[in-house]
Amino acid sequence: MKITLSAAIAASTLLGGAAMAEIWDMPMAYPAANYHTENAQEFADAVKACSGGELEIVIHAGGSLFKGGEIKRAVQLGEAQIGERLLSAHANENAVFAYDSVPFIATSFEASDQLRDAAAPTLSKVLAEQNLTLLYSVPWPPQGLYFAKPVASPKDMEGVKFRAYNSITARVAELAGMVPTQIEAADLKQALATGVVSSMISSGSTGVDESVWEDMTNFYDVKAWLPRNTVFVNSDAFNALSDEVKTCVTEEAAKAQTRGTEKAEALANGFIETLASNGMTVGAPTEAVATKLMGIGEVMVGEWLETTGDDGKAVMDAYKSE
Ligand code: PCA
Repeated sequence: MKITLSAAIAASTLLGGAAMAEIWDMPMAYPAANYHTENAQEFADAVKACSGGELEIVIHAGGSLFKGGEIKRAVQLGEAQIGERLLSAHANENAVFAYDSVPFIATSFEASDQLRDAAAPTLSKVLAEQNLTLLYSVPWPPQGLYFAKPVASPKDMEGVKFRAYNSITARVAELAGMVPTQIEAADLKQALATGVVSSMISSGSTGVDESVWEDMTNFYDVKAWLPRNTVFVNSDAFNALSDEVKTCVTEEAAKAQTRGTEKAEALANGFIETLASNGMTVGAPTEAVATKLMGIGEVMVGEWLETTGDDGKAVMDAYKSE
């Protein structure tokens, strides 16, 4: 178990009852300069201000405190008090966590917000069962396909080594005849450079963060879905706060959700322009590839509804009624 300095200070505050600030560690998986991380830093600054200095949140970017795959468990166990995670990567625990990654269900920022609201009650319930309190989530820009060669027909995808970030992306690859390996964004650059993978589905944001034009040539703007980074807090840590500080945290979380969503939308086109200005060929998929992907999407919607049962149905019914 990792005991961090700030966690130790927080513990000594509890024991000694000294008038010290409560300090929460916030592990995050993506780079410090990514808009998700910058937005969380603004959230942390705002919480410090509205709690009158009673609660300080210390951001640990880039998987530096816990790697992406470890963050959720660390917060559940209280090894960190708050964290941000691509929740869809935990669909193996509960398929509801992948609600934001079901292909072609919500493909615009507006639809993504509606799906988030539709899913919120179910997601909060599932997280609460794991001792986690949902605070906010922010979308990534729409997901497109990256390759190290032009892909004009479905055949061109067969056998290609594909970087997945959750079970959904792995399944897309599998159904397209590609060979998926799950790799965190923090390890992506090395996996591309060493030829472990040569394709992926992701946003322009991650493509730019990892300068993927050094290893890949083509970006197809498929707009398959907008996955989310979700911020949650250990429920014991949250419940131990005074009512005033709880309100400060939830109000700032709501603001962070709006602010982060606006940032994502404002930045989205610029990311794709940056891919192009660094030499990548950027455009829509060919009709043949788009048709193949639509077919894959239909299969996967059925699979997701079957695996999630009543919870998935509740999310989709609420989404359709919006
Ligand atoms: N970037 C993250 C998840 C989705 C995205 O656009 C990643 O590739 O890890």
